[in-house]
Amino acid sequence: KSYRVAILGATGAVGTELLELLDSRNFPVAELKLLASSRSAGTQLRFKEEKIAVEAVNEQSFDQVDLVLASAGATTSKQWAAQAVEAGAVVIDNSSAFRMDAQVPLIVPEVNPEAAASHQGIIANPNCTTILMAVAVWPLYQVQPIRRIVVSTYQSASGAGARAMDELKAQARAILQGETPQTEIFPYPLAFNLFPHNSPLNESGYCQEEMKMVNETRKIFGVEDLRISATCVRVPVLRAHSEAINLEFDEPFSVAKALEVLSQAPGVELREDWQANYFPMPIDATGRDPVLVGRIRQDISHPCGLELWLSGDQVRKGAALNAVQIAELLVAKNLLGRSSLVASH
Ligand code: A2P
Ligand code: 11C
Repeated sequence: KSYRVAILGATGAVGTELLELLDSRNFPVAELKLLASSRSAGTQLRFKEEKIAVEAVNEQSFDQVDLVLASAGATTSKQWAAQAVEAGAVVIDNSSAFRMDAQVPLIVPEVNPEAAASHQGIIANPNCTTILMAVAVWPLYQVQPIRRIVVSTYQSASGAGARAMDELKAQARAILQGETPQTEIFPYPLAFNLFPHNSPLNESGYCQEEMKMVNETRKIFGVEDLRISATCVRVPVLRAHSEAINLEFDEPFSVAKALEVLSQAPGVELREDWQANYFPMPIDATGRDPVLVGRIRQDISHPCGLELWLSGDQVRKGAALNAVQIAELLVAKNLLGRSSLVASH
């Protein structure tokens, strides 16, 4: 069986990667529609041997479509998702629009694939930093409950989209030529600099990105009161995010045990060479599927604490790959298409 698929936001950083992954993972595509704004209507993109013209999304875009992979921002998702579901499609949405909606499963396939069965047309793909942390922390959590997570992120430009990646490159070029870097997407120069994530702040002083890590992780793990504190920072890296994670278990958790668990964990690749002081780096995670984890050590400040470090491709596992894995899950469980929707509730 194959499916009629639409990518909403096909010209973006994640959209482009979705196109590549549908091809390289041999997703059963019967027909592919590429949707974006009117700005890029007519742009030709390649899928396998075919060139497909991008269409401006409109009322008829979702007719006869089985699966929509949406990555065009929350506003666009809110505008079109209901219509796509109405037309009979399942929407896997990469934006923040529906993630905390109780009707909408929020899925990291390595953690909570079973949540897919209850979908009512929309499935949400978590925030990139949340996905990467969940892949690394869940296998440990399953062995022993975690009381508290303290995480600091080092987030690449790609998290803010394709134009933000271009902006970082242009800023670096400008600075090297002795010119003043221009800012358009980012509020401050990112090249040769970094700044706390610029999403809106709440009354307790946490920004939206930090609260996504808290609330989304709780929902994915199914642990409502899991204690998490996050500090999210944008760094001048092109497309892989890194995270320093401190875990406090309810009992001591040895480094040896963590290594044993993580060496077998799906989606995780251990990267540690203590002699060479070599650990996960964004350049090694870029373009790769697994979350690279390393630098696992006992927390010297707490007997039940463990420190770890990870890098993961933000565009891939942090977004497009996770979405395609969800789609593969739907295919495997026959949860895609109008008939499945009727059958699933
Ligand atoms: P477009 O190229 O026409 O602007 P990124 O996250 O890399 O910035 O990409 C965002 C994606 O979302 C792009 O494909 C962009 O298309 C698309 N997009 C942005 N706004 C809209 C909109 N109002 N309607 C449809 N697609 C949109
Ligand atoms: C970033 N993760 O790196 C953010 C942006 O909720 O999908 C993605 C926002 C989201 O800036």
